[in-house]
Amino acid sequence: MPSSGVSEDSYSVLSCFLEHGSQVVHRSMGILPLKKVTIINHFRLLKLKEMFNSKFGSTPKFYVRAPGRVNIIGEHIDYCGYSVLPMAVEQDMLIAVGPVKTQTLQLANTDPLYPDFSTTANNICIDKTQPLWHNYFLCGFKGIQEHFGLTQLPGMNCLVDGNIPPSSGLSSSSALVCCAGLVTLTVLGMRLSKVELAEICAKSERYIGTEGGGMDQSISFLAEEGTAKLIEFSPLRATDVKLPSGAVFVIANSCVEMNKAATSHFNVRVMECRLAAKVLAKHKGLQWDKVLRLEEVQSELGISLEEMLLVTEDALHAEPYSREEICKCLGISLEELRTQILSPNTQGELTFKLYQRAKHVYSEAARVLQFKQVCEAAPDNAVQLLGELMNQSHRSCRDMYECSCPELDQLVDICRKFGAKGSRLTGAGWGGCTVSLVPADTLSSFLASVHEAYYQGNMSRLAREKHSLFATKPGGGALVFLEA
Ligand code: ADP
Ligand code: NG1
Repeated sequence: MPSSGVSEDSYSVLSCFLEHGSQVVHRSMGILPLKKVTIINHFRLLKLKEMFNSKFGSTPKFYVRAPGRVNIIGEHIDYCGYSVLPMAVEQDMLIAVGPVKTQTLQLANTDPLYPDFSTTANNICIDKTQPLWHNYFLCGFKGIQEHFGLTQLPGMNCLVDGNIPPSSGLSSSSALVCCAGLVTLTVLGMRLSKVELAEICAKSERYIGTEGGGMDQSISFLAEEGTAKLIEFSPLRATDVKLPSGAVFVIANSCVEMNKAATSHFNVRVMECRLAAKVLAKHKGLQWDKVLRLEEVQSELGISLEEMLLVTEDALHAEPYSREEICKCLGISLEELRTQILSPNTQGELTFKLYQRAKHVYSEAARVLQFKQVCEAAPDNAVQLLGELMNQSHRSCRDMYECSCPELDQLVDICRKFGAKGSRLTGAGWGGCTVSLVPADTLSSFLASVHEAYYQGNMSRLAREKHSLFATKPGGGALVFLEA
């Protein structure tokens, strides 16, 4: 094993696989950094190794980490085909792996909240009715298995250690799926590009039952330290977005958890957007039955986002649509609506808000592009302009998309009151975190004031506050490494 340059509080990761003869990952694919990176805390790694040893009676052969993310702007629009602007956070999913000769997949977790799980690697069943933690691992595992059309998969022992707050909009679930996908690829000794991995993991996370877009998996693989990314879809690509100097992004957790797969909130929104896209397409005389995403309507019509907002106002009404009205609009039966358009967990929905959801999506897609333009032009008042876009985004999420909650609204107000130039919910919402843009020279007073106003005085929030309120900067993407 090569030496790694261990220091007090960090572990230096080397691109060991390249030098040590594995064909698993290839230099040109960039899965491994060629320079030393210091992202994994040394003590965390030591603890993980010790626990792996006592659990499985051997030492890990390699480790994989995949980061969570914070979405700066562009909420609930990736699954509509629109670009988003996230960055990776330093919190991640870390897995210690030991391949075995049998076909048994054994999963354990450093957090006792997540019980051990074991299955035969050739018979993967993902239970959508109960999103238990191991199912997220199985999504990544199955995604790789299916991509290569494999029936025989090797077994392995895995110990998972995650520090992304779960169900809080920082993508703990996708980090786990991506980490599992990269673990499986590495064990198999196969090659894939980061883009391919992101696409496979985005698709395979849907086995859990949520109809998400590809933002989380894309940034988990494509992130690079020091830069946020504009993520565009079809084809998937990531472009650097240089964030303004003189301001920092601060994450604050409302301490309200919302599990996407255990509720139908998320899928209902995806279906409302899908229905809005179909009704808009029909209204404009397009072939509506093939249309799934709001972006497709825009590109078919060849008009701007601003024009799409006018089309929305013209074609849709603000009152909720009943199932019957949608069927009448599209000329389909209730049965066809249920089985051919809706997801299993939204088939019981009686009404759908199409106007509000489409208005949010087209306006939010425009805000993402404006945000990127301001970052590129970097005018003197960039922080002010970016903050205003973030505030508009929150208002739209709250009022048009209805994915906020009282605690998130309160937290956003507090952050603005104490000096954030912009503040908004981040991730799926209905709980979870806010992201705020704060002038760097006021950071410490901002943190102290938010602490006092939101966390102090509330025992359960206070207990979690250490990991709930922090400044963050763009981190690096998923990687595989060996221990020195
Ligand atoms: P998020 O917005 O963080 O992706 P979800 O509600 O979609 O939230 O997914 C959260 C789920 O991910 C948890 O309920 C758990 O099953 C899984 N998860 C999160 N963190 C861990 C962890 N450290 N170990 C195992 N599973 C985890
Ligand atoms: P989080 O915040 O990780 O639950 C979800 C979706 C994203 C995106 C955002 C909202 C998944 C895996 N993630 O993210 O694709 O739609 O909500 O912008 O479904």
